[in-house]
Amino acid sequence: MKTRRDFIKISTLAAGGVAVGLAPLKYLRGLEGKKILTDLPVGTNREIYQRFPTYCEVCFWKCAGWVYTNSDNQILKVLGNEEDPLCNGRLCPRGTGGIGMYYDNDRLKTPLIRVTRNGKQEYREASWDEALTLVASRMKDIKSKYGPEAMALFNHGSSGKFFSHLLKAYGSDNITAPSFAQCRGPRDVGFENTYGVSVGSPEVTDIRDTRCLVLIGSHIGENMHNTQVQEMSDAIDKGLTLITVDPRLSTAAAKSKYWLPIKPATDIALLMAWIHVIIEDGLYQKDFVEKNTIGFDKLKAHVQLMTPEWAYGITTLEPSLIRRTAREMAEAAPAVIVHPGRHVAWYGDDSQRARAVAILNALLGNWGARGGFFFSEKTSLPEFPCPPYPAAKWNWRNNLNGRYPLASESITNVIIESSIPSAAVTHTVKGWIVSGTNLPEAIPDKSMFLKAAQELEFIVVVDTMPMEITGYADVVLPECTYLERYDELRNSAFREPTIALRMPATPPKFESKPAWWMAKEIGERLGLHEYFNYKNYEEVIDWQLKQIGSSLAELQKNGILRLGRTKPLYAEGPELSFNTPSGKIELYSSAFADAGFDPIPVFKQHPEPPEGYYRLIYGRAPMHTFSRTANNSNLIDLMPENAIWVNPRVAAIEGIKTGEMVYLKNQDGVMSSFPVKVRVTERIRWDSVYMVHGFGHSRKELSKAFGRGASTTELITNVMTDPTMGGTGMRGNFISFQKVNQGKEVES
Ligand SMILES: Nc1nc2c(c(=O)[nH]1)N[C@H]1C(S)=C(S)[C@@H](COP(=O)(O)OP(=O)(O)OC[C@H]3O[C@@H](n4cnc5c(=O)[nH]c(N)nc54)[C@H](O)[C@@H]3O)O[C@H]1N2
Ligand SMILES: Nc1nc2c(c(=O)[nH]1)N[C@H]1C(S)=C(S)[C@@H](COP(=O)(O)OP(=O)(O)OC[C@H]3O[C@@H](n4cnc5c(=O)[nH]c(N)nc54)[C@H](O)[C@@H]3O)O[C@H]1N2
Ligand code: SF4
Ligand SMILES: [Mo]
Repeated sequence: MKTRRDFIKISTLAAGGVAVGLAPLKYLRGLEGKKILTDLPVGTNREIYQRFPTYCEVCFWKCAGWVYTNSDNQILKVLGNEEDPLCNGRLCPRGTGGIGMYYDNDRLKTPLIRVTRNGKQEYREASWDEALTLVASRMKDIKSKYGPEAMALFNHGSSGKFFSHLLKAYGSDNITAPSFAQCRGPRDVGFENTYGVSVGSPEVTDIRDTRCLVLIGSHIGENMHNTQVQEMSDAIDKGLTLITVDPRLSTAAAKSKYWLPIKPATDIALLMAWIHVIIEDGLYQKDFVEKNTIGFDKLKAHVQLMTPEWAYGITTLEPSLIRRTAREMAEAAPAVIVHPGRHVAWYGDDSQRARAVAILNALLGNWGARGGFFFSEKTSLPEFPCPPYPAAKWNWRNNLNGRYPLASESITNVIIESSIPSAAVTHTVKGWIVSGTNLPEAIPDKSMFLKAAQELEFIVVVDTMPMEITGYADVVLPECTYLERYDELRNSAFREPTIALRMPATPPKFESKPAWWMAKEIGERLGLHEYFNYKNYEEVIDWQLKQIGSSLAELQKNGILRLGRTKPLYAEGPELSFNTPSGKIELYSSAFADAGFDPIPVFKQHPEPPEGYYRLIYGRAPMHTFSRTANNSNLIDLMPENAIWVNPRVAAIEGIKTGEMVYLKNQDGVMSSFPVKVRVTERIRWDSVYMVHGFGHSRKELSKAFGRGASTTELITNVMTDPTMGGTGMRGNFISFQKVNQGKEVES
């Protein structure tokens, strides 16, 4: 499809740098004291010269680690910091393989500016000064024509901090990230409207000390959030009862005492049946419920007919299995966790499912209990002084027109929609800064993204790689990787407060630069000097650390600062207080009722796949993170592409075999750009097919990822939006198998 803003391929610029293959990668402990790394390829200078503290950027768990370099300034390895409670000295395979990002020769190397030559749009290399001056002048232009609010920021990851500061100083509050509406938003809204607070990141789940862990879709073990994986595996060794609800035999399901292979999209029925059993059989924590909740009688009446027999007809799960698992939870209570999940934007009623999870937990009395949900603690770290931000005159909320009243964070899809002028859009967004998020892969319904890209006056993209998003930019700014830069301090809330430092282990490769520098340079060109009143980011970090009695020098040496708790980890008495309208855990949510939503969750039927179609579900692989690692040679060695999991019954009907390549076509006629390998397995239900998200890249500049596997996002054209908070439910798409390519032009 042609757009006004043509999608441009970034030509691979001059090669440079040495690619160091690091096979085999291991789940390693710290190497302190050793001087030689033995598993590096012959020819590499293997002697450790120095180590530098970092925290990992391959996902958002932010494990603290050490980067080892040799005397040639080559990065040899990244290993976990033993002092870090988020990793206990061990990184996951992605964290260990993260240095593949640094060595990737496909990296963005210089700033690029979109130009038209002989009627054709293309990028040309530019100096930093030219690129940054252009960005500032286009931002000035938008400000004078439409006001500063017409600039929006899409961010994910560390660079977001700096561009958020820039945008707020400039006068806009249209700042957003996919981590809300595409990820944990429905969970947060569900918990906020039950407990008055959500479960945070890292989650406050006391997996270490739990006796029973219930995973509903959460596929810990494939979802590699480090502390959770470590604690779950230790707890299994200590006799944990693991109950996994998943239409697929996930890694966790395979280690579970009970696997409940639920029919997709029916989890609310299961949850309500569990609540029914726990109430009817008197298995709930009576004292806790009496002292800390409101709405119990209404809940009891509500679930009266929601028996396991009722749920059986919906979920296909045996009533006896539902009863037995409810009892297991109750027996372990309060050392039991029904995991709130993380990526929960599934079916558009996800905040209701999250409420059902929250209510079930409340009946088990585990809030503030050892082995349930602990109280995390975080240090308050003062911000570097600057003037107050100017007040923005409007933001994304002004375009809601009564929709999504319970959204507690900004909604990416609303800002994209606000970039397409229409009668429904009161205030139009005209320019975007995009940093650290590959929007065409992260946000479903790509047609909306493409329309916005056509309408916008200006797009600047900050990335490390020539990902799909960069092809829509007017200016591309190459960020150096996390191994080559300072970033904001990691200030984590967990069982104990910790602060971790990320510093460069080596100078940035090519012409790449850190985000803090780009934001400051743009800010200064916009006349916002007083918001960037420092020479470099070391100065900011040092100032912040000195406010809490430490210093940059101390963190450069130790990497991490453990601050010790000031408040108890668990509840001390039977009665707790909650930041809800009633001050109690709201089994019946007055906020949901006031906004016109079901105050207690109700199961509603979702559409089923038509004949010849199967529900597309997706998830993670231990060695990859979304679309960002698909070109990382260390991780490609471990998993080069995704496959489509197909039940043997389906394979027989469709006449497909393991290893065969097929195209996928969804209910709206959208065909995958590339074929994907079939994996026939009993580990998936017959009504669904499964793929790992993040593959099927359509940029040739990603020389290792291009055309490998299929993209889940391009097949997600039906979005079921959560009316409470705008989350984009992505699991209502159905695919059929196509053996022949029907001739589709490859786009990103
Ligand atoms: N290795 C790795 N780890 C990661 C990430 C990564 O990219 N790579 N990303 C991190 C991030 S940001 C997030 S948000 C988390 C996401 O990780 P989770 O929150 O654990 O992800 P889920 O959405 O629960 O999704 C996947 C599981 O849901 C199952 N499923 C699909 N449909 C249904 C259904 O209707 N009902 C039930 N009960 N199960 C269903 C799938 O079979 C699959 O096993 O992972 C984090 N950890
Ligand atoms: N179909 C489908 N869509 C999903 C999901 C899914 O499972 N399936 N998961 C959802 C979830 S849970 C989440 S959290 C989101 C994640 O959404 P995103 O975070 O947008 O995920 P990625 O696709 O990894 O895109 C990350 C981008 O950041 C760039 N990048 C990496 N490191 C840096 C850096 O240091 N600096 C800068 N400036 N850029 C960097 C990468 O090159 C890439 O372009 O996706 C959501 N969307
Ligand atoms: S869990 Fe893995 S990828 Fe995520 S921050 Fe930790 S080491 Fe990095
Ligand atoms: Mo996420």
